[in-house]
Amino acid sequence: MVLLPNLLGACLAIVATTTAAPAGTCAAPKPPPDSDTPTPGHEMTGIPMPDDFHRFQRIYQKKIRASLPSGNCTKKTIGKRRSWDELDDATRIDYLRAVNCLAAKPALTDKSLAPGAVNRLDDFTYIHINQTNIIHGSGYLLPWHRMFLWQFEEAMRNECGYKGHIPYWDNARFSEDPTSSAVWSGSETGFGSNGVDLHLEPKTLVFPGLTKPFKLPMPGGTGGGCVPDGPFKNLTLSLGPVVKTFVDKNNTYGYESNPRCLARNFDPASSKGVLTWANATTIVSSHSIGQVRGTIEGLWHKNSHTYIGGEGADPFSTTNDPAFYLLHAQIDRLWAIWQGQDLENRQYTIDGNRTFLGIPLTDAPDVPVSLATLDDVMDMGLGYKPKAKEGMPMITGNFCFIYE
Ligand SMILES: [Cu+2]
Repeated sequence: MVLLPNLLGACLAIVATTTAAPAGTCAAPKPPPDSDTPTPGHEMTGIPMPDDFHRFQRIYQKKIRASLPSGNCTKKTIGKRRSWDELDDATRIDYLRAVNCLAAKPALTDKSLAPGAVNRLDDFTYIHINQTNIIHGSGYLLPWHRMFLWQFEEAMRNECGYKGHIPYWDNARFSEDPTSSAVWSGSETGFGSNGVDLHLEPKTLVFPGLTKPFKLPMPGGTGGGCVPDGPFKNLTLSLGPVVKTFVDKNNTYGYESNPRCLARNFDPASSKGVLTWANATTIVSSHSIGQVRGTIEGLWHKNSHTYIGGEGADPFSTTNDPAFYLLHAQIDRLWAIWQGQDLENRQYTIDGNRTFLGIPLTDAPDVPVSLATLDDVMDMGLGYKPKAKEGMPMITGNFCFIYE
């Protein structure tokens, strides 16, 4: 039997507080409860958000709040997804604890599908590997990953007692010096730092499962070895890697057990001058779903993954790096802000093929190229198969969240 996720569980509340002006100063009018006043935590560092991006974000936030209540989603219950860099330490530590908690719980995936799946994190990695050639370079990219983030959040809450929401890696703030983000802290409040430097050479990796080989260049990077610090330094990975310099006939999709450490390989050139506020603004100001999907995926998504490198840069088993979920929350946030400029016309739109760049899969080589539709069924793992359109809203169905 498949346990369907608890819908109400998605709507746990964190109530924002507003700060009164000190006595004797000319008090600004108290912001209304639906303003984007930050909840207490760390002060934002890095490159400040420029006015033009801020304008897009405010329009999105206003439109979402104006649409509440929506079913069980209300101004009180809406989940606030915030930047990791501004979360308070207790929330950070609790998030990281919940990830390690999932790593300590046994996998639910059928052993015949993924003999190497050991823990609950591997369940997520298994289905991401299994669906990679369908959910990237295709119309499903955005709705599939939105649903995936929500499932992960639900697992953290329902199985590991996490009380918060998925934070995002606000990488535009740190494009010129990514390691200054608190995400990459090696303390108990970060995801750990770069892997030990192995002085790797650039290489070219190949996707399995496609009838036309797709090659992925990988920079040499500045690390490549095990992450030496932080809460995941003792994490043992099992599934993957999948992309190699050759298609591995013996373990094509990395479903067999392959115990190893979490490796990272930061590539500053994928971030500097690339993951900038200017490019983020270009994405949210796109005029069509085709344009936004193309720039999100080809520019932001690809370079964010390549920046992290190591496990995080394998398009299939990338979920092995727990930072994946923060990276994808940022992708989801950019899409959400774009949707929020015109909810009526942009919430439910799809564009793109049904497979990676429209290339036929090796297990269905004769299926002709076709376009994704809103009613196509997505495979989220463990028997959960929603339609693509179910992965698109932010405050209806399973969802109740806003990016702050
Ligand atoms: Cu993905």
